[in-house]
Parts: sequence; structure tokens; C-alpha cells
Amino acid sequence: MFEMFEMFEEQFLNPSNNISKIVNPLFEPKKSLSSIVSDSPGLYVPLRQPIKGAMAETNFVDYVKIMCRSGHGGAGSKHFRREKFAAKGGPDGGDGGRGGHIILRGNSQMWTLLHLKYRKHIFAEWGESGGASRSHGKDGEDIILDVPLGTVAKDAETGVVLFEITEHDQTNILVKGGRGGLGNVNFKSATHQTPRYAQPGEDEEEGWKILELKILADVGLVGFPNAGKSTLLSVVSAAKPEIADYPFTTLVPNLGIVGYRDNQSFVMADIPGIIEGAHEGRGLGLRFLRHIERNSILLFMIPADSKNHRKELDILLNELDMFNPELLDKQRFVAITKSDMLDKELIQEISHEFKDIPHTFISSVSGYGIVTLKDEIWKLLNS
Ligand SMILES: Nc1nc2c(ncn2[C@@H]2O[C@H](COP(=O)(O)OP(=O)(O)OP(=O)(O)O)[C@@H](O)[C@H]2O)c(=O)[nH]1
Ligand SMILES: [Mg+2]
Repeated sequence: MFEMFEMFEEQFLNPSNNISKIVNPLFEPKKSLSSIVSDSPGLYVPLRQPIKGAMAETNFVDYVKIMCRSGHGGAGSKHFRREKFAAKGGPDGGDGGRGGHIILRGNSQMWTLLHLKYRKHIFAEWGESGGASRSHGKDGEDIILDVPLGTVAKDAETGVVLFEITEHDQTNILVKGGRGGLGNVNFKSATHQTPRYAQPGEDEEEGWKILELKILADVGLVGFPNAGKSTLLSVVSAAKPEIADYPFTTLVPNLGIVGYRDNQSFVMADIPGIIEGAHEGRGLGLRFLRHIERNSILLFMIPADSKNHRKELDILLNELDMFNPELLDKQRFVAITKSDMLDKELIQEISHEFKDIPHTFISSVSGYGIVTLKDEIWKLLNS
């Protein structure tokens, strides 16, 4: 199966012109891309990303919209006690049970909302009605949804943020179950000894909710594709992101825990590369930028072999601004990556371009400047 996809990619995807054809690869495996183009112009659609990536992307889900309905409260009972020697035993109807809540619970072992992607409708159980002899109806069972830390719950209609899950085992009610109604025993009084009524159960809550994941990390890596973001993460942490010499190798965010002196650590997030015009949807667009909204530091990665280092930084800042201007208020630091390609003279030249912004030179390959970079990040995190 995998080989088939590889063959498909080889045959039909050409990274240089980024086009693909809507054909079944099984039936035309030997044709070259250029012959297909000349055979049937007009049958082509631009392919946004390689097939491998499209498949990988489905495993990382950071946005789901779900219809939630809590349980209706159980009705109170209007029962009167009737026994052989207690013909007029008085009211003894018990209360109804509470309807089930739908609850979100933080789970530090999870990092995607994939498990909720195909669960579009979530309905909790109703509370049971109260019964005779003051018996309390059973509460509806709550539904507990485990979610990764950094999950933001919103009301889909109003867009209002309801709450955020930031800690392991933290629980918040997404939709509240209806209260159970009071049984008639509660309405008995000296002047009113035979209350023939009881409260109905409270209505359930229903609505579309949005769950959005914003990864929690201390440092976010921001850069063009191929800047060396994933390579840095792989060098400073135990994370094993895919690294390759082509753009958009990383299609979903990667997280790594960076060990620092004295058993301390901080979390680094490597997000897919950004290109000029990303705010108009170019490349992978800006949707992954939501994952750096929570970071306290943004580490801009500018590769040594960039044609114009300073301009590259300005483009990145502009794209961030288009997504959320508040991102520009974050602490920033620049790392000139792949510095093993530079000599002293070039280092001085580039350093001059960045004289107004804190920066350092690193090479993930030779290890040059990595300790200094960690020191600088640590200082910023604790400033
Ligand atoms: N010479 C040199 N090459 C490097 C260094 N760091 C990364 N590279 C190379 O640069 C290429 C891109 O590296 P990645 O880490 O995949 O880049 P990225 O920024 O994660 O790229 P995307 O995931 O596509 O956004 C790879 O071929 C790396 O081997 C470095 O310090 N020196
Ligand atoms: Mg990468």
C-alpha cells in the first residue's frame, strides 16, 4: 500500500510546479507527468501539499465542532403513601435525579483532539424520576471527555470563550445537566398537607461547541520552511521530528522538552514553516500560528543561506501581525541557523543587520552556539 503511494507521488507530484492530476494511479502508472499535462490540459488542480503530509495531518486535530446535549433532569414524584394501616399516609414522592453533565478533563498524555473528530453528537443521559417512599431518582451519567492541555472551549454561536483546560485532571462542565425536580414531599406544610404536585426536571442544555487546541509551550520556533527548526528541536530535546531538505517537511506542530542546567527544563514547539503571503492562504497558511499564541518567547529562525536575512524576519513579523497583532508583543529572539556555512566576516555583516534585536548564531549540525541559545532563552523566560 505504502509503495503504491510512493509510486503515485513519484509519478504524479512534481514539487517544482506543484500540480497533480485527478486520475486513478493504478490505471496509469507508467505515464510521466509531462505527458499527462500535454494529453489533457485543464484536468489539473493545484495540490496544496504532498500526499504523505495530507495523511499525516489527519492525525493531528486541533479544532473540532461538536453538538452537545446534557441530560434533562428527572421529574419529582407526586406519590402519596398508601399502606394497610396508613390509608392517608401523606405525600412521599421523592426528587428526580440530575441530568448528566458533559465535562472536559485535562489529560497531559494527550496532544490532539483526533478522538473527538468523528464524535459529532454527544448526548448525556437523563436523570430518572423520583419515586415512592421518598426515593431519589438516579442521576444521569456524566460524560467525561479527556482533552489535551491547552484546549479552549468556545460557544460556536457566540464565539465566547467558556474556559480553558491547562492542567492535568482539571475538569470543567461544558454543558450542565438539568436539575432534578423536587418531589411532593417537599411541598408539605401545616396548612397544605396533600400537595398534589411536584416539580418537573429542569431542561437540558444543548448547543454546538468548539474545542480548539493551542499547544502550551514556552518557546515557539518561527521561520520559513527549511530554516532548520525541526533540526534544532531534535538537537536540544528528545523529540524526533522529520527533517529533510525540502520545504514543508513539518506539517503538524512538534513539541520537545529541552533540558537545562540543574534538572530544569522548558518546552519548545516547532510549528510548520510560514511563507510570504501565508495570511492569504499560501503554503500551509497561518492556522498553525494559534499554537504560538500561548508561548512566552518566539524564536525566529533565519537560515545563514537566506538571500536577505533582515527581510526574511520582517516578512515573518508581518505574517504574524496579520494573524494576531498581539503576537508582536511577545518577547522575541533571533537565531541565525546553519552558521556552519558562515565565516567570521559574514557573521559580522549579518550581526550588523540585526543590531537592534537580540540575536545569536547557531549550528544544529556542529553544535555551535546551542548552549548560548539555551542560556539566552532561559534568561528571557525568567526575566
Ligand atoms: N548545514 C546545516 N544544515 C542544517 C542545519 N540545520 C538544519 N540543516 C538542514 O536544513 C534542512 C532543513 O532542516 P529542517 O530542520 O527540516 O527545517 P525546518 O525549518 O524544520 O523545515 P520545515 O519543516 O519544512 O518548515 C535539512 O536538510 C537539514 O539537514 C545546520 O545547522 N547546518
Ligand atoms: Mg520541520
